[in-house]
Amino acid sequence: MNVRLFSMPGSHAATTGQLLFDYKGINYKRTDLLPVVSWVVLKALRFPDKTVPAATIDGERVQGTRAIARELERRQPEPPLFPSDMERRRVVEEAERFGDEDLQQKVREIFLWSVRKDPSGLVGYLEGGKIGMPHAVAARTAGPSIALDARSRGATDDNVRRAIAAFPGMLQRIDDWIEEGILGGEPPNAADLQIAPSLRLAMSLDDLRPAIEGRPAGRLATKIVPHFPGRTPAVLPPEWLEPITAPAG
Ligand SMILES: N[C@@H](CCC(=O)N[C@@H](CS)C(=O)NCC(=O)O)C(=O)O
Repeated sequence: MNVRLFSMPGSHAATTGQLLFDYKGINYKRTDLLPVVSWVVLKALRFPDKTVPAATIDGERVQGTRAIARELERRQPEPPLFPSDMERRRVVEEAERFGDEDLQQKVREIFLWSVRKDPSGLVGYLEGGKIGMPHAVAARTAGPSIALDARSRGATDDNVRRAIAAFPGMLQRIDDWIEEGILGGEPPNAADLQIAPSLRLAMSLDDLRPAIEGRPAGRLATKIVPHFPGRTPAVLPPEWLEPITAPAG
């Protein structure tokens, strides 16, 4: 298979893309894009959307984590990303959908808001990225594109507060799926590979890590993604964090 994978340093969705190819044992050439530049490049390459991961597989364009998972499963069924039992598959697909549509976006909003507020840790997220310029320069000049990205992806105060309020419920849902054996099995499935990178990006935020690392969701994330680069100091207003810091009850 001839594969070019368009990725982005520090991106949870792009990490899922890489995990999917790695899991299938399919080699790929990777092109790392920075936010906003990615819009122009992907449009020029005639991808339908402006997000990573995006891939050309033997000349065919495939974009989005869930579309890539299905295309890889179709082209190379082993090892499988989905259970063969239909009822189990339905639940794994629901967990994968939740990871893509709910968790991934909420983590994105909190992450973009946080790095906009304090970009001091930004350079760490570029680790391993081949972006055609020194990482320190890219991080120092990232302000305008982070601001544009944050605006375009809805990282507003209201959305971030709502995302934090939703966090305990999302973590509980993931812990429950682990308890039920839907997530965290061996080998991992498409939902594990979808959810773990979002949790790891969330754990790179000092504000969120304490709420995640000691529970099954955090252990699953670290097992699947042992190293996720980048760290952002605590920046969120304490009152916004109450849903995850206040004792339950
Ligand atoms: N939910 C989609 C969306 C992926 C997505 O939004 N990717 C982000 C990186 S995490 C992106 O391309 N951002 C570029 C931008 O919007 O500037 C997926 O899982 O593929």
